[in-house]
Formats: sequence, C-alpha cells, structure tokens
Amino acid sequence: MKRLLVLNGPNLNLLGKREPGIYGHGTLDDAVKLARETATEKGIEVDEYQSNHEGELIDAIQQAEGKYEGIIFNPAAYTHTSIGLRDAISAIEVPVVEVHISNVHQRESFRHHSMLAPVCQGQIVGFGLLGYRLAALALIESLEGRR
Ligand code: DHK
Repeated sequence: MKRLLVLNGPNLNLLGKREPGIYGHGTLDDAVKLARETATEKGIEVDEYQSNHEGELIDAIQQAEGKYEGIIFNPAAYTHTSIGLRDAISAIEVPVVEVHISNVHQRESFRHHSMLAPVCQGQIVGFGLLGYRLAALALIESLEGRR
C-alpha cells in the first residue's frame, strides 16, 4: 500500500483556536482529513505527524525515505528560517509539497521568503485547509505520471 505523510510544524497543533482570522476555524484533524479523503479514493494511506521542534521534523523527514511516496509539509515558521529542514528535504528522494494555509505573500515581508520551496516539488499557498487536499492531489497525480 502506498502512503503519504502529512507533516506539520510549530503551532499548527493550535489550528482552530490560533488567530482564526488568519488560519480559520478548522483544526489540524480537519486538514489531515481533507488530504486523507483524496488519498483514500486512490487507495493511498495517509499518516500524520506534528511537532513544535525543528529536530523532530528533521527526524521525520529522514525517516520518510523508503516509507512514504510523498510528504505534504507545512513547515509553519520554520519555512522562513530552517537550513536544517531544507538540507533534510534535499537528502531524501521522497517528493515534498510545501503547504501554507494563509497567503504568506499578503502578510509580513519576513513570510515572503521560503528556505524550503527551492527543494520542494511545489508550493500551495493561501487556500486555507483546502491546500492539504490540493497537495495530496498533486502528489498522487505525479505518482501516477499524469504531470
Ligand atoms: C503557518 C505559520 O505558522 C506561519 O509561521 C507561516 C503558515 C505561515 C501557514 O500559513 O500555514 O508564516
């Protein structure tokens, strides 16, 4: 059975309560459910992991090699700072799609730059939790050779 990993970084455990004007009222479980629904239709399983710790996210990326066909990754604040996460993504063959719930380009300038985007397969920004579903679809379509 093919599998995808939904990986979430710092403060995303607070989705639903955290700055709802920016991130909405949906929870992290809701986000994972959207990705899982799309994957299940294609017979693909979805696992999830969230951590507030950079090193734990790096561990999860390293351990994804050979276990997952793709990673849907919202690195949250580490997007803008983490060379360690970028190097971890570069070190594996598993494709990674970067997701942001908010449109980071409409926000503070420090959110406009992603350290990770250049080593990801693609980036989905600004569609709320729907981004998780879109990322699952993008990974699955590319696995199936349709793009
Ligand atoms: C989530 C965060 O926690 C921020 O640090 C990023 C991202 C944006 C999001 O929109 O999902 O800047």
